[in-house]
Amino acid sequence: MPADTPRLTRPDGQKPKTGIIHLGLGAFYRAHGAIYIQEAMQASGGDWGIIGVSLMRPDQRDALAPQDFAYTAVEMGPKGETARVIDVLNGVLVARENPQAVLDAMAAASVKIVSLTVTEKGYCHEPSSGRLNRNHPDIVHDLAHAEQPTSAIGFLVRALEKRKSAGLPPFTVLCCDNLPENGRVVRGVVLEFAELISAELKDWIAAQGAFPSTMVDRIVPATKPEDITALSAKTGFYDASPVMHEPFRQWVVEDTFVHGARPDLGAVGVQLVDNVTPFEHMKLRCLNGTHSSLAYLGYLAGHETIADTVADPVFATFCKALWDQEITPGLHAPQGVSLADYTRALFERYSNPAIRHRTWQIAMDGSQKLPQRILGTIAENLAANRSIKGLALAVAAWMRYVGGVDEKGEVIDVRDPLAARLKSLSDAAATPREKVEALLAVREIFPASLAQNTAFTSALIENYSRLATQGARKTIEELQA
Ligand code: CS2
Repeated sequence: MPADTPRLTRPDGQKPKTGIIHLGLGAFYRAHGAIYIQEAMQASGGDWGIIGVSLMRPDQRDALAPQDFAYTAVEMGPKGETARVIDVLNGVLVARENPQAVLDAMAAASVKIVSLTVTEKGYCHEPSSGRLNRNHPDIVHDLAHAEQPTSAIGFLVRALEKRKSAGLPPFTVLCCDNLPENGRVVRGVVLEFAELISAELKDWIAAQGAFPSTMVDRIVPATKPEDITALSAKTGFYDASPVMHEPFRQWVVEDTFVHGARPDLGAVGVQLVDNVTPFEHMKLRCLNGTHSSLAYLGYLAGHETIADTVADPVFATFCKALWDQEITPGLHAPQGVSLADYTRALFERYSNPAIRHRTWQIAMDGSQKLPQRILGTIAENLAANRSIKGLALAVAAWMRYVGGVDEKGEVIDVRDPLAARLKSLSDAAATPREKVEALLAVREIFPASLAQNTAFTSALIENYSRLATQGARKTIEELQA
């Protein structure tokens, strides 16, 4: 920290009472859910202060504690930025250091909601089926160690167990990750895990618990060191952990909270609905589907960010064609929403030059993301005789990417829970056909019905070969010709 710059502090020193525990305190939640909650309390009151939990690393706690857990949210518009201080966090716990403190916090009577952004892989489920992966090392560990969970699922179930023994109602589990029907997925894995402990616990959670599904949206790139320096030069305060976000935000939530206990989300623009599925499909397939496609292809072509990628006309045309020809034709738009307007606005968001969202960041954890972002659309298009050509190219680009070498022959830092396995499958195969077939055999990602579809398989082999011989940009150009 620069010696002469004072540290950011909590503006009025007051902390709201804690009503929410949030597992997975990354930049996304601090730039999205936390801001909505702060605004909801400003609008209508309520005891909805938040204790954040980092499951593994102490970095967030260490950065935020000296500023009493206040931080700056910087809205980056195409024409300039505005900063404001968010002071809805009451503290940050680090689960690895003190799991008991996390369980105690979750079991407190004042806590009504436990929300989560633990990323797709944090649910220890099989992405292709949605079922709990009982062989996951964290799940095996958490079943054997009641007082020291490591996984989000372990924490949820053990804390619910404590509440049951104390005669308290369960908390609402509010999943804010990019999974389809995210509430239903979490409910499924929580109940599977609970049943392995006791049928009675499972029945209690099933009968009394609530797992509303949600759709969350705001583009929040990881904060870079230069963002921190620029912000302190601007505000005159040093904030070790600001968040940088786009102006757009959306939160659609099913209104099924335990005893109806929640902040006044409706007062601050959250859409409270009976069924979030049409919103989730639209967002996961239109936004995240093209985000991942642009991330793999853009990275291979040497583009650093999404804004750089869509500034390249070949990629811009490709992205729009994905929406118009492959993604939106099979979608049921939520009532009152025009998919053409939605994708037009999305393109503007991608083009925002102030948001430096790295293709490498979005490319992470593809094994956990492809099913809901891309493969579902491909399976439906095949069944309905619609085109899959652009999406098949995106999957082939992912296959190239996990092979670990870019178009200049340089090593790619592939971050994925299956990275080692994917690389060794790719390395052991010689030809494009063998590589594609080896990767298609990973059942956690590709369901058998899709992996055995010959139209899909041959499109992948063809695209993979082209990517390998002529690179991503030229392959896209030819696809469009
Ligand atoms: C991105 C998302 O990193 C990624 O995989 O696609 O984080 C995306 O920015 C958000 O879902 C936008 O709401």
